[in-house]
Amino acid sequence: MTLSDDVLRLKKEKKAIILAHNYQRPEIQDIADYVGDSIELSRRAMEEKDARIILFSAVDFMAENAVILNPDKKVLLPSEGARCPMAQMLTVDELRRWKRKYPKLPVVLYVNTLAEVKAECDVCCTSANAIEVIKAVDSDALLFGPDRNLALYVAKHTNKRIIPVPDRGFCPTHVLFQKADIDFWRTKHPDATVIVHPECTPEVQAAADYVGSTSQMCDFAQRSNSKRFIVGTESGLLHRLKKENPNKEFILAYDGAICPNMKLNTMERLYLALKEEKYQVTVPKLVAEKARKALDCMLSLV
Ligand code: CIZ
Ligand code: SF4
Repeated sequence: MTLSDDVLRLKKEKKAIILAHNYQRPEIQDIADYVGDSIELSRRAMEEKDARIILFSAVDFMAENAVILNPDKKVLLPSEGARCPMAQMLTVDELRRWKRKYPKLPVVLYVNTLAEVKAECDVCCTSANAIEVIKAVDSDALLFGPDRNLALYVAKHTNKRIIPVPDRGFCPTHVLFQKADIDFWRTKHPDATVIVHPECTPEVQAAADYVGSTSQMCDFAQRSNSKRFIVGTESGLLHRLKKENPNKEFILAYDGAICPNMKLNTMERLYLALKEEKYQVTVPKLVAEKARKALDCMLSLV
């Protein structure tokens, strides 16, 4: 019996489902019930009526989203304190300060925010639907956080004035990609197609052929006639891209693009989390209700 067999046995015994984000280690993606982006995963969990436990192999805000959308299930995070540093960059106090400065403007928040902060916004968005959500918001100007690069990307694709809150929120992993990396790979493989995430810098986005969320990059790679791709997102997505497209080649544009927080989750920790039913993620009821409104609003707009 391997450790992954033990995890699968416990999963059955405990009526659990295992959700793995696109950035998880390959061996975890391979045993998960679903692999996807954060909102896809939380919505999948909503369809699993018989599941008692959701083991969410990802970081804090994603598990919180799962709690908000699945209030009757026990949501476990395999690693205690697996935090997304970008989500930590926008606190409730900071958001309230911005709201006081611009009291008339609607607030749109990326799902990469903690539940208590989501509870303070009008509507959420993901990197996959940010443009669509913001076009649908009935205002020419709005506050948007916490990712400045995503804010600039959306501003470019809409005619709206987007005020990033905080000033300089960012993903420490995606900002590691540099335009020089894209230039290097383009010279080496002129036939390759460059696909990057909107959390990358505007310079890297401008140098790419396609900008999209993790799920959009997977769809794009499948549809494209290209045989070789240079990829600008967290390393974990390469496993899924290669698995879904065995005849295509995928090269990570910068091989240090590894999110240490996502990689906190290991098979050993999945095993212990299921065995001991830890680390349970909870969201206070009132906060969950308010955050749910912002998530439902997003789902109704797109
Ligand atoms: O929402 C997600 O899952 C994130 C953070 C990445 C993406 O683009 O899918
Ligand atoms: Fe947060 Fe970036 Fe890691 Fe995603 S890759 S969890 S946005 S730090």
